[in-house]
Amino acid sequence: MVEEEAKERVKRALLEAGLDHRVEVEDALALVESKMPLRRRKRATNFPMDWNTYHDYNDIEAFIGMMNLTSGGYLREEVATITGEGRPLRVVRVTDPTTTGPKKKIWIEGGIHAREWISPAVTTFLIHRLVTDPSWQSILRDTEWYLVPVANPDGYQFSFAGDARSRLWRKNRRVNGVNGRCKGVDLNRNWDLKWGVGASGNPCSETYKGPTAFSEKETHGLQNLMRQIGDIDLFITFHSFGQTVLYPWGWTVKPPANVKMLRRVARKYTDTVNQISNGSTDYQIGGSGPLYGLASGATDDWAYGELGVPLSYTIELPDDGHYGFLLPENRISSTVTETAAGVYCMASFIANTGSCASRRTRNPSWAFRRPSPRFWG
Ligand code: 0X9
Ligand code: ZN
Repeated sequence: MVEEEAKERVKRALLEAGLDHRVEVEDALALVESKMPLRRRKRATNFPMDWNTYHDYNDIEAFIGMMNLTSGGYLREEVATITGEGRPLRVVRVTDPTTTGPKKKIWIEGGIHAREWISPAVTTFLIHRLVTDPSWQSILRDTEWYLVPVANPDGYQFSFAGDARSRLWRKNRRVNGVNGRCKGVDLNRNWDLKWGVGASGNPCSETYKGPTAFSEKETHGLQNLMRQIGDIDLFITFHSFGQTVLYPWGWTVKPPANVKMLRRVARKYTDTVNQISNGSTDYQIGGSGPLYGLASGATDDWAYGELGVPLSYTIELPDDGHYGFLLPENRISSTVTETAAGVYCMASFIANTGSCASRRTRNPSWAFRRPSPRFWG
């Protein structure tokens, strides 16, 4: 996006650099405004959540509270940190408390980028499925889920301020420098793995990496919790948009050691989504670096390279760019449903349960051996 005042300057710079260009959206703010709900619809029930509208952080907190009360011990709440603006960054753990023994650990992160509203819609939907749907509860005997509905509560809440500019906010709301002219750190450039590659040192940039790795309360608090829970088997962070399943690395175009397995499990997701959506949601699979360009400091690379999580993904949710971050509310329901089915398939594959995708390999331990992070680095 280019501001009106800079339009001619940017055109000239492009021309001088010999770059062709094409305007896709003449007036981005007008487009955002046209997509914003004029007033919040009244809810038909007291239940704070549905998947037909987008919900702010207050609704999401109320939803977690209600799920907690009604979950019969399946859900437990943790607070990873208190954000700069004083919001608790909530993490929920869901498992079947009546079964003990080894369980596969799955960590799901949502809402690290404020404007990607479909991401918290997916994470809250997953929580709801896990806690209330009997067909999901069987998988909880063999798996333990950690879900972060909104990893960037301040940024997310800011994007609900109601004006078009805040709607497209990406970073958190850190006050940078003394006057804080440009706010925010890109939390997905702040994790401590090859910090700084393909990220900006300029606080005004959308991809500002922060003053140091883990400078932000959100990333610092989350990494603490992730370290505490022990070996995570599957990590997914939901972003939008693009319909891609990305695996490490983001900091280099070199493929990771277990690329075959990463692609194989990604296929479980994409095949399922394709099937559920009757072919209308098509995903691409690839490495972050090769597909999206070099960018370090993202959660996926840190989980893979530092924690040694063998299956680590960024899933860029729909759409393919037509609406972009402004995915219409009437697309929420189908998107969360197909995404949840895809995640279920990955989970049942790694836990070797359920009918979605049984592991054909008789002794699959080779596939999930956890090499030391040093080996991958
Ligand atoms: O650039 C990002 O942070 C992600 N894309 S987004 O458009 N949602 O901002 C992709 C991150 C991919 N992973 C790594 N680069 N490690
Ligand atoms: Zn994102």
